[in-house]
Amino acid sequence: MNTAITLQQASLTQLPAEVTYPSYDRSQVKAGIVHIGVGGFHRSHEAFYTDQLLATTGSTEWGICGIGLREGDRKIADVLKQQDYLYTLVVKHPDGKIENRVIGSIIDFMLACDNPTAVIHKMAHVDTKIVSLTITEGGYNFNPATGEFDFTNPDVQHDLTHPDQPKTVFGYLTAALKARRAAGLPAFTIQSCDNIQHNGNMTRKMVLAFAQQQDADLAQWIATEVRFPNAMVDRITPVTTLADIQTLEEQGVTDAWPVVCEPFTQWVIEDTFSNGRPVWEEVGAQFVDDVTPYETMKIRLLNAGHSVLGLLGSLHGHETIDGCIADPLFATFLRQFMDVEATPVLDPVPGINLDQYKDTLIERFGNPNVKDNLARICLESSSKLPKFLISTITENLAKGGRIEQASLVLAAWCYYSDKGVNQAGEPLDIVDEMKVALHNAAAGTQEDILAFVKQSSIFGDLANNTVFAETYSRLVGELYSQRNVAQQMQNMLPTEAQRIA
Ligand code: CS2
Repeated sequence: MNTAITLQQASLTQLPAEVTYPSYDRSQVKAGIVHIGVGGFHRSHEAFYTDQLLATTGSTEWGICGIGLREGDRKIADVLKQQDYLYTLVVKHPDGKIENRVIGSIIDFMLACDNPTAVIHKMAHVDTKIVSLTITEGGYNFNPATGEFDFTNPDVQHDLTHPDQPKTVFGYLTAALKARRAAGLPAFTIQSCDNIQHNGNMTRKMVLAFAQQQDADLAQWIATEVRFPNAMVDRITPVTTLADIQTLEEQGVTDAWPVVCEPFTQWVIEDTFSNGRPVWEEVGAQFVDDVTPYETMKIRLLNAGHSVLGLLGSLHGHETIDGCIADPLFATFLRQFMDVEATPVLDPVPGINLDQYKDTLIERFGNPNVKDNLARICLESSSKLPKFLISTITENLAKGGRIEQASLVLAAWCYYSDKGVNQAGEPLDIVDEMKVALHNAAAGTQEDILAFVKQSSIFGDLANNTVFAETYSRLVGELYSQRNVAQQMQNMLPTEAQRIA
C-alpha cells in the first residue's frame, strides 16, 4: 500500500519525520522578490537561501513570486500550483546520505504568456523590491563577439512595438519599471543569478540598451535608480529524473517535481540594492564590494571544468560528470587544465586558497550520488563556452600561456557538432539554439580546417591567431583522422618518467 503523503500546505505535518518542512506561516509572507526563470537552479539556490531566511528570521517581507515567461513553463506552473508552490529539495551527500527538505519560500507563480498585464502589475506592485533572474547564459540576448544587445531577435522587435504585451524579460522589466515610475514608487533591484562574468553589469547594459530604444527618458531613470548587483552563484543541480521522483515517493513524499542537488552551495553578492534586501548573509550568503574575482574563479574553473568533461566525455562515451571523475585519465586531465591553463589567468581571490578550491571541485564533481548528465552540461554550449572557456584561451594567448587542453575541447566540440555521435558511434543528444549553424560550420572542416572556429559570433577573431590556429588545426585534424580523443588527452599529460623527474 502506498502511504506517501501528497505534498501540499495542509499535509505538511503528516510528512515523514526525517523530512524538514517550513514551520513559518506562509500565509503571512508577501512577495518581496519576483523571480523570472524558475528552473532547478533557482529552486536549489535562491529559493533555498530564502526559505532558510524566512524560517530563521521570521521575516514576512521576502517571499518569492515565480514567473515563467513561456508556454514551456506551463508544466512547472501547474505542478507548483497543485502543491501550494511547495517542493522538495533532495540534497544528496557523497556518502549516500539524502536530506529531504520542503521549501516554502515560493508563495505564488504566474505564467506570463497567459496574462502579461498581471505580471507587469505584479512586478510594479509596492511589495516587489527585487526582480531576480535565472534566464540562462543565452537569455541576455547579446552577441558574444561584440557584447552588444541583439536587436535582430524577433521577440525583441515585438516588444519594442508592443510594450504592453511583452514576450522577453527586457520587455517585462521596462514595462514594470515604467509603471513604477508613473506611480511614484521606488525602482526594484534587478538581480541576475546566471553564470556570466559581471552578470549585474551585463544585465544593466542589456536592459539599458533595450530601454533606450524604447523610451530614452525611462532609460535615464533606470540608469540612475536601478541597482544591478553582480553575483557569483553556485550549486550543482542536475536534471530531476523519474528515479528521483520514485525514490522520494518510496521515502514517503509524493512530489511531481522535486529538485536534486549537492550539499555544497555558495552565493557571493555585491551589496548594492535599490530598495532594500533580505539579510541573506544570516543564512550563508556573502556580501562583498567586488565580486569579480569570485565570479571569474567559479566560471573559469567550475563551469569550464564541467565543459571540459562534458565535451571530451561525451565524445569518449562517458555519461555523467562523476563517471568522468572516476576515470583517472579524465580526472588528471581536468586537474591539469585547471592548474596549467585556467589558474595562470585568474586574479587572486580574497579569502580563497585556489588549490583547495580545485580539490573541492574535483570532490564535488566526483559525488557518485549526483548523477549530473553530460547532456545537461553540453546544453547550449554556444552560449556557455565563450564565457567559460574561450576567454581563458584568449587571455593565455595574450600572455604566451598554454592553450592546448582548452583547444582540444573546442576541437572535440567541432567533431561532436558535425557527427552527432560519440567515438563509439552512439547518438548524442545535442540541444543548442545554434545546433544547425554549429553543424554546418563543423561539416566544413574537411575543406577548411578552421571552418568551425571561424564562427565569429562565438569565437570572435580567435581563428586569426596563428598560435591558436596551428594548435587547433593539429588537434581537429587528428580527431578527423580517427584519432581517439582519450589518446589525445593522454598525450597532453606528462609521462610517468617526466612526472618522476
Ligand atoms: C554547469 C552549471 O551549465 C553548466 O554547464 O556548469 O549549471 C553548474 O552546474 C552550476 O553553475 C553550478 O553552480
